[in-house]
Order: sequence, then C-alpha cells, then structure tokens
Amino acid sequence: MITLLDYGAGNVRSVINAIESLGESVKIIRVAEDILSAEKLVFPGVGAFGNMMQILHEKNFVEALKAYINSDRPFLGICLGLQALFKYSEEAPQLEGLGLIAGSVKRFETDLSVPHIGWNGLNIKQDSRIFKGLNGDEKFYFVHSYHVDADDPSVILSTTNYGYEFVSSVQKGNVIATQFHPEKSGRTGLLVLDNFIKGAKPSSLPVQSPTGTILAKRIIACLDVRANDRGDLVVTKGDQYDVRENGDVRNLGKPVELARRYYEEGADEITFLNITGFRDFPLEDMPMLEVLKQTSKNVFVPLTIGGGIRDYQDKNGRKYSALEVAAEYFRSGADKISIGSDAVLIVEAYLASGRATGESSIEEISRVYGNQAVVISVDPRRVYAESPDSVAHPVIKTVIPGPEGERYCWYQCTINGGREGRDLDAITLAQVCEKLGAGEILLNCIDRDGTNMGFDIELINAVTASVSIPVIASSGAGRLAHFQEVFTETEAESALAAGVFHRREIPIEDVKSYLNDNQVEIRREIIRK
Ligand code: 1PR
Repeated sequence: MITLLDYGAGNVRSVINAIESLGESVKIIRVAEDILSAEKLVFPGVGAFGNMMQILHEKNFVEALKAYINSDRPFLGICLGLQALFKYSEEAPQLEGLGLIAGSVKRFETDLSVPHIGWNGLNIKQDSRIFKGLNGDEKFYFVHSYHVDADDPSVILSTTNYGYEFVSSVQKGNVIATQFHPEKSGRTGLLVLDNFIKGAKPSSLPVQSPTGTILAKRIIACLDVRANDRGDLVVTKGDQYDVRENGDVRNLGKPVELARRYYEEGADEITFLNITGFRDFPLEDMPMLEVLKQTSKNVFVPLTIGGGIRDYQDKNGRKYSALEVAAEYFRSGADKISIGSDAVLIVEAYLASGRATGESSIEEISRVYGNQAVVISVDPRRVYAESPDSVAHPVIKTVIPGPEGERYCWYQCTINGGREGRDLDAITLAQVCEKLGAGEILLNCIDRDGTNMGFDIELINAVTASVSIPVIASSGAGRLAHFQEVFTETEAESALAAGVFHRREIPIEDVKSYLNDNQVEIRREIIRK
C-alpha cells in the first residue's frame, strides 16, 4: 500500500494510475494522522510552491510530514515534492518549506526557454535503488521553472544540464526525491517508480552515466476531438480547419484508442483539443472528461487538453470560472490545459485597458497550477500587406508572396475554431500571454493545417523570437524532412502533427529515427505490448 499526499492541486491522478498499473494500491491522505501511519509515502507536488505550502499548513500536514521524514521511512517526492524538502524558495520567499535538506530553490537563470519542459537525461552522481535496471542514457520528463540547489553534495543523486547543471534528484537515507516526473516518463519512469515501491535492493548504478545531458525535441500527437452528427465522439481532422467531407465530420478514430496507439509508438506527449469547446460547456461534455480519465490509466506521457476553458454560465444561471473548468480537467488526468479563444479576448482587454486584472483564466490557472500547466493555443491566419506601414500590426517580410505579389504579412488571431478573425496579431498575443503567466505556446497555423506543405517557418521564427517560453510548432507536417526543417530552422522545442499520424502516413518511430540520423536530439523508447 502506497500512501499518497494529494493536497488538492494538479494532476495526482496520473501518479495514482502509474502506481496502480504496477499492481500496488493507493491510499490518499485525508488527515495528518494518515501521514504518521504511512509505510511508504509519495508526495507528488504540483503547481506553485507558495500555494502548496499554504495548503500544507492549512491542513496541518507540515509537522506530520517532518515527523514522517525524520523517522526515515520510505518517501518519494516528485517535482514540488522535492522542492518542499528545502526551506527557502525564490518562488515564494515569504513561505518556508519543510527545511529537511539544506539548500534552497532557485529560478532558472538561463537564456534558454523557461520553464524547462520536456525530456532530459540524468548525470548519475551515486548509486541508488531507484536506478536499478537503467542503462543510464534514458530521458525523463521535466516541467519546472525552479530547481533545487543542495548545500551538501552527498545528497545529490543526479544532475541534469539545462543552460547549466542543476540537481535533478536527491537521496538522504530513505528519502528520495526527483525533479522529473517518473509517472510521466513512459516505461522508464514506471521502472523508477517500481524500484521505489518494491524497495529494490541493492543500490545500483546504471551501466553508463553520461556527462552532460541534452533536452530532447518533443514529438506531439494531436487529437482534434468533437461529436459527429450522430453524437459519437470522434477524432477528426480539418483541412485549414474545415473538418467536414461530403457534409460529414471526418472520422479518423476513437480518442482513447488513438492516444494509446501514439503512446506505444513513442509520442512524447499527447494533446486533445475539444474543437467545439467554444460552444459546448466542457463540464456538461462529460465524454471529454471520460476520455482523459480512460487515457490517463495507461498512457504515461504528458497529456494536454484544450477547448472551452473560460468562465461560463449554465442554463440555470450558475457561474463557473475557467479555473473550475481547468480543475476538472486536471482531476481527470490532464497535466496541462490549453486556452484558445479566451486568450485572445483576454489580451484584447489587456491592451484596451493597459493593465492585467489578475482575474483572467491565464492568471488564475497559472497561479494555482503553475505557469507550466498553462498552454496558449494560437490559431493564426496570414494576412498579406503591401508594405510594413500599411497595417497597424507587426509584419514580417515573407518569401511566400501573397496573391497580389505582396511581400509582407502579419498573422491574424482568430477565435472559435478559426471562424472569427480579430484585430490582434499572433506575436502580441504570445507576448502578452507570457506576461500574464502562460508557460508554453501551441502555435497552429490555419493556412498550413492539414495541407502537408510543411510548418510555417516564418511564423514560428517570428513568435519564438518574441517570447522566452517554449513554442510548439504545429500545422502542415507532411514529410519526414518537415520535422527536421522545423528543428533546424527554428527554435521550436516541439513539433505537433495530426493528419500524418492519424492516416498512418508517417509512423512516430520513423520521425524519431529520421531526426536521430540527422543529429536532432530525441527520446527513443518504443513500448512493446
Ligand atoms: O478556443 O479555447 O475553445 O479551444 C479550441 C481549440 O480547438 C483550440 O486549441 C483550437 O486550436 C482548436 N480547434 C478549433 N477548431 C479547430 C479545427 O480544426 N476546426 N483545431 C481546431 C485546431 C489545429 C491542430 C492540428 C494541427 C496539425 N487544429 O490541432 O492538429 O494543425 O494538423 P496537421 O498535422 O494535420 O497539419 P478554445
């Protein structure tokens, strides 16, 4: 029996699912006494440090946690569950952590994108039972803007490189804590979790230990989901956002089955977009929550869900905040939520008033769940311009001329699945969303969507140059070379594709092999049934 500390923020379902998939049962802590009576405790911290410590205090968990850890019983901290062991965090200087390991928690100071999101390796510093069975060159899933800095080198189990070397796991007696997420790190992560659960002995060193690790470029499979005219929830795919063929919604498969297939084929992340979320209220659209619940039972890579995340009033006049909608998605197994239409409206209001309200969905969700949990899905369309001064938006010089031979264009934001163009450009949108707390940009492109013509490199370069958060390049993948191109000609951290995967035109394994052959760092892990 594993006792799990769920203090009510973020996705603990995936940790529960991962533990249960290993044949172990989970007891969730309700009161402080449950901590004191635990035999093996897992603390998957998620969200923001200050919010976490505040809740731990409110629930009277702080002293119980200290007592449990001081008794040297098995403890596994994950992400914020690692950071909580330290006394001081730059993220919330006013709130003390548990102070059980000497050192502090610092924000990444690097020119690279922050948060550090994705699959990175471990420089193993000493043996540990959690490393049993590892080869040493595996990658694990990280998602964080802060990292720990331990005073005592003897507690450091591994480090990872991201701009510089930071501590990625620690061990002190029976207390082990990782900055990476074993529950989101595929089969390799499950092995680490299993080693903890089974108390694998003896301590082991992986076969090899790399010196210097590299963050992998991520390949994301995207599932656009909606109900067809018969009311069945299907994965569909548009051509420039038009998902109908001969009047019917294209049906490319069932969401849960397809997600499972992509996990097995080696996708680094799965994204679900509820594409009619702008008109259906997600909390009434239970099938989508069910899709997440089912998927997260056996898909152990990060899951993002978008569609309909905004404030809402139901037919009975009851108001729901975007935060409540997001919370339901997180509880159902999502690691990140993505906001589309609402982000455009928030940025328009911000630009009109010149100030942040502190109450927008972006601000509220990132405050509770952390910036890394908030993705902004942008649906831009090219608008050509004769000259840079002919429009009041940032323009780029393009190598793809417009219908009248125009040499300039800007990228107009749209809402409601591309149905309505707004007087706002994608660069400004991305910049303001970053300022408000977004952690990642999912950069679609209506012109390229479903065309197989390749990613819009100009759009991606314009946006990556104007923000410091990671950008996911999306729309237009048609050939293996397109993936190589997007990673060598832009600073995009991930490439997302849909049609080529759904139609089985390009297997994900082939994308990974091709990139590997062309010196692009990727994660290799093919899961065999
Ligand atoms: O506005 O917050 O409710 O969110 C709605 C979400 O649904 C947004 O993220 C929006 O991008 C998405 N969406 C709405 N309508 C469509 C549509 O296609 N009619 N899909 C849609 C956006 C783009 C990508 C697609 C890539 C790769 N789809 O999801 O997967 O373009 O495709 P490809 O590789 O086949 O070229 P809100």
